[in-house]
Amino acid sequence: MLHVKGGTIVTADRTFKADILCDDKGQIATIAPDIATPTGCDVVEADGLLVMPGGIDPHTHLEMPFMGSVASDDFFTGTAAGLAGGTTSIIDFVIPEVGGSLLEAWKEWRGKAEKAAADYAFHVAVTHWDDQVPRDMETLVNECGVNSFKHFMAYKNALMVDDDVLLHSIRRAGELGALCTVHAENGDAVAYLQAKLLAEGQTGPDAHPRSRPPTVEGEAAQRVIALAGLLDAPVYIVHVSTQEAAHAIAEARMRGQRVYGEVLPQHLVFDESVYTNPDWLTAARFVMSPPFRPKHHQHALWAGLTSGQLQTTATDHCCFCAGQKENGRTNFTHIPNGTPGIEDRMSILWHHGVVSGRLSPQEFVAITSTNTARIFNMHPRKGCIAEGADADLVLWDATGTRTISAATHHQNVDYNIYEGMTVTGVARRTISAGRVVWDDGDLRVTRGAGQYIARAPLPRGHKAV
Ligand code: DUC
Ligand code: ZN
Ligand code: ZN
Ligand code: ZN
Repeated sequence: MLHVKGGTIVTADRTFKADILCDDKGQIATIAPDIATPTGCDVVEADGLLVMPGGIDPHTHLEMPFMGSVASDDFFTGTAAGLAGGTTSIIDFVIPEVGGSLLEAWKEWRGKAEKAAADYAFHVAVTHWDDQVPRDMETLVNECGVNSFKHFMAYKNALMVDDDVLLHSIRRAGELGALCTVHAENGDAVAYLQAKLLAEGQTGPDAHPRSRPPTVEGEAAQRVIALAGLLDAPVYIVHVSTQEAAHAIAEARMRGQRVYGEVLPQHLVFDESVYTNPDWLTAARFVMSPPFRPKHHQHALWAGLTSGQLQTTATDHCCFCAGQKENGRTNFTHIPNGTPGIEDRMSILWHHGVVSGRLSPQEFVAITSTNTARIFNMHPRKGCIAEGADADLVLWDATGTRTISAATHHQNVDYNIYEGMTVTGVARRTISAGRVVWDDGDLRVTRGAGQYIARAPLPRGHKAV
């Protein structure tokens, strides 16, 4: 048993002083003021700290095979790094081979994730359509605890799906009570622009954002919203990075569509100038898709988060070390796309969101945890501080500071995009399933301690947030 003593609890709904007793099953047993510590129970002092639901990162790519590389953070190192930053659950992506079985791929990813230190769930990518795919989707939803599928509208000749696949998949997911998530970029337009830039001799990282301008994302977002609208099905757009996509989501919601949007902290912090760094590797390290944008797009993303038109934050955590980024030294289209960040999401959002006055602490909880739990039907087990919920908590030092560096981070990657930034807002202790796994610099994770989070289908008309 664990007694969390003397903290101020902050949930998405309210802020109050109380103690928490966690039981040996890893759940919250009691929430009450001034609990007397039962005999034999460990005590965690939370005086002066905020006690919040552990973060949920709904978008990670741990040990993902991608663009000729495999992402360097695996399910153990990546989830451990998350715990060090206050994130206690992730939703990662099962990526079946094009033409391959969704179900077999899900089994393969379950195997990889057995070493996870924190709880995890999976979105399963639909990368083609044939007679087997809708049957696999049914099995995944009804027997495997999967209630969300992923679609790439980009990555032509690889993971990309066309509108026909999207329509079939959105319809099938809707029948089954599952939510379609979408990487919204027009892959034909990207491929066309990449070829044009290369033909002009533009081979460096600065060509990357020019091959995927904001219109490419805006068009795809509008298109998938229209397709989902035709089928009266919900849709969740991952890593919204542009004003165009943010506005498309807001307008669809105003029309009554169930559309959700996710924001990455890196898009709130960095702009396209990162690609003009004269050092090739420094610029290549920021190559991810969608790319960093002209500064004014950040205003639309913040406005989306504060208005509630954009609901969640994630990292798209996808790590490639220098040797892997080097694959694209003479051709920017071969630089493995991805940036790390699972460890820093909470601090970056506290610093730039709460300390700056854009968000209240309760809104911070909503966008880092509760909204994701609601949208993907993990609430109230996750994203919540309530009796019977999982004892996944972060003890947050609202005024403490830390300086981010690859020299001290726990991510298995040789750089940190936030290198040298000092942020206010630090995860002092993280509790996962009732155990202290991060104690102010001391990471006490266990390989394989993470549990698979089976998620039930979404009830018809589920409007989460
Ligand atoms: N974008 C990235 O940058 N990496 C992984 C996949 C993606 O869509
Ligand atoms: Zn993506
Ligand atoms: Zn991604
Ligand atoms: Zn709740």
